[in-house]
Amino acid sequence: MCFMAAMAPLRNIVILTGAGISAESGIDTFRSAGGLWEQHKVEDVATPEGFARDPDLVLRFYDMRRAAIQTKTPNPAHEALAKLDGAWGGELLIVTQNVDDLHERAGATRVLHMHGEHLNAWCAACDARPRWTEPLIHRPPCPACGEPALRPDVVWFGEVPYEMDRIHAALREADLFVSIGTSGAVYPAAGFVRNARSLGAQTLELNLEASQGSRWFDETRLGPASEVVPAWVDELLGG
Ligand code: BJW
Repeated sequence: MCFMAAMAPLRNIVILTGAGISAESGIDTFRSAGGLWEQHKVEDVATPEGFARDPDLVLRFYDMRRAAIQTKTPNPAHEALAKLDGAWGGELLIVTQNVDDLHERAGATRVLHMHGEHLNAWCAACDARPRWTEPLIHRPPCPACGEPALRPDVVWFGEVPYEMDRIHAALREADLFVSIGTSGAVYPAAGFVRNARSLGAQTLELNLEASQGSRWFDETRLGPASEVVPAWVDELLGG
């Protein structure tokens, strides 16, 4: 089906992004061949139990990734979404599962990080969330309370993602839900397409390969994000 031709007038858009949008910036995805979960056991580095068992392993894993993302730059897909964010007069929310800051560095402002951010730490002692660009392995004191209790401010399996109420409120109002570069393997994000659809939104997937939940989308466009996202944004703003 041709999505744009069939579309009713749009005002409110929710865009879900995943690791695929940052792949062409040189940031590893999780589940692709050679991705992070082939190199590390997910239960060791992305669960609270893994952190309790071996905090040094987990802190080193995140210190390495925090340092790496600071050397990367946004690609044309991030830039196109920032252009859409600046130009779109209706409601728009970019819900990203990514913990990098490439949407913001491209200039997008309506961004929600549901799985946290590499460039924040979280203090398990006082609940502060200071901006953090340096390593955590040496247990630096929390700037708010002085305790050496900082951990990466990321959402691990078994933890509740951030701002679910705000995300569900945006999905309820959405005329269009767009999923970009995510495998659809991780909940609750993988369920958003069905939430949005059941509430009447049009649904569009942009991905290198069809995701696990591809059948739930009205239309799927396959290709690298750096090509399919700018083309879709130009089509939307041009129309
Ligand atoms: C390109 C491209 C290019 C590549 N261009 N595209 C059984 C059933 C259902 C659920 C569960 C279950 N058992 C447990 C659960 C819940 C669990 C879960 O989903 N588990 C699954 C394994 C089944 N979920 C949770 O525990 C979550 N919390 C939760 O559910 O709390 C309960 C609750 C929720 C809501 C309200 C109240 C209570 C927490 C999930 C936390 C996920 N954390 C991680 C790590 C974050 C920190 C870090 O970075 O280390 O988040 S895991 C990892 O996966 C990361 C990602 O954000 C997430 C999604 O990955 P993503 O982005 O989709 O990447 P990939 O690699 O999978 O896919 C890449 C895609 O890019 C592919 O599609 C490629 O085609 C594409 N691509 N190049 C375009 N150039």
